[in-house]
Amino acid sequence: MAYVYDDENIFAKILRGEIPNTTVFESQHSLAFNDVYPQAPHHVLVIPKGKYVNYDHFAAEASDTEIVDFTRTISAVCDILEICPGDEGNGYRMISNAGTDGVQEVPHLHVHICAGRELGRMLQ
Ligand code: DGP
Repeated sequence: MAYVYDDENIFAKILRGEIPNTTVFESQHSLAFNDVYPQAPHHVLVIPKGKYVNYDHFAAEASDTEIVDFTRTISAVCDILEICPGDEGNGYRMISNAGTDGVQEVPHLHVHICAGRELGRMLQ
């Protein structure tokens, strides 16, 4: 599979510092920032710094180091927001849209982390 990455997508511009963002957490290979159109009291986007279009691309071509970093960044965001189910929080939802049917708007891999209210059933 040949993945074509668009260097002019909005998240590429955020990573280059051309568009401001509200950073929640940054690691060596990943960045987490608030979604500009929040769908919940907490709505954070986690992206790898590498040029990956979607999760398939990331899983196929990212290094183990990048994959571990991305996974731990998601976990770090949940810790920071205190949304881990259990003693500190009430839980969260993670979503990653891909392609046309997934209605992916920005063609740079991102995971949405939404929390802070009861989110309702997504799949019936
Ligand atoms: P998706 O449909 O999964 O590709 O969602 C893209 C998300 O990106 C959407 O929830 C809105 C968010 N977004 C779009 N432009 C910007 C921006 O310039 N800054 C930030 N922080 N978020 C953005």
